[in-house]
Amino acid sequence: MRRRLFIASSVSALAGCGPISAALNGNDGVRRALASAEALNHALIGTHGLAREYGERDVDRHFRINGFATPSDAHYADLLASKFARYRLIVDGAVERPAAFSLSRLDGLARQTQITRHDCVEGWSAIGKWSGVPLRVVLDEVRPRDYARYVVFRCMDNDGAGTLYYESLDLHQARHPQALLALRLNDAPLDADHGAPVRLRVPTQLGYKSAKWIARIEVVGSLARVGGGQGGYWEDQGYEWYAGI
Ligand SMILES: Nc1nc2c(c(=O)[nH]1)N[C@H]1C(S)=C(S)[C@@H](COP(=O)(O)O)O[C@H]1N2
Ligand SMILES: [Mo]
Repeated sequence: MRRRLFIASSVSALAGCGPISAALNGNDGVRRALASAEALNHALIGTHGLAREYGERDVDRHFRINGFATPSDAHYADLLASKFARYRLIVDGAVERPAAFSLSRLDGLARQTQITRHDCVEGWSAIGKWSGVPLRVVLDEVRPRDYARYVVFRCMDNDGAGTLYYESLDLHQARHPQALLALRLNDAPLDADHGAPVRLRVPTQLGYKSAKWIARIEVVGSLARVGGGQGGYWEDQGYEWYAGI
């Protein structure tokens, strides 16, 4: 455990949500230490635990905005102008029944509310009241095939150089009872800066897993050919994939 804490603090010293430091890129020893710490974390902690849920009075009314800039391209502007009436969440890949969900259809599937804390790897946290549809309910609608292993979230924003943000969970994490496709924050429809119209909330994992501005959810058998192969935009830069907290 002590080793894990030591490694965790050395990671945060090296990296934030900003560009990863050259030290991490250039240091194979650090990379190997991170990889073994990750496997250990996953094995020790697993994904059975529940994140703490808070009360209404714990909610931070100002929820910090972080990450890449809100999309400003014509497609996103058009979606925003229609109040997302023209938005469809594509869910496809290794599934029996691929689907394109309108917001109202998503909203009608099931509704869950959680007051949980978001923990960013940069060292700040905020408690929000999130509501939306549990991810497992959406997965049940599309029915992952036998060889399905991971759920990839394709986002509408990019890093400024054109690489789109993406994230992934394995099917077990994706079916966690608190893994939520959030449509609302603090009793209001999700605003553009916090990831409208649909973002992920996984309170058992670090903030960068909670993908904003989701356009498509793709179920896959392997992450090898997705992005840089490490399961997420920041993972491709050396961040831990599991990122449990
Ligand atoms: N699409 C997308 N999702 C993202 C990010 C991003 O840059 N793009 N940043 C992540 C990080 S590092 C954090 S801390 C949270 C920030 O969410 P917030 O802006 O609602 O606080 O979003 C996560 N999800
Ligand atoms: Mo973050």
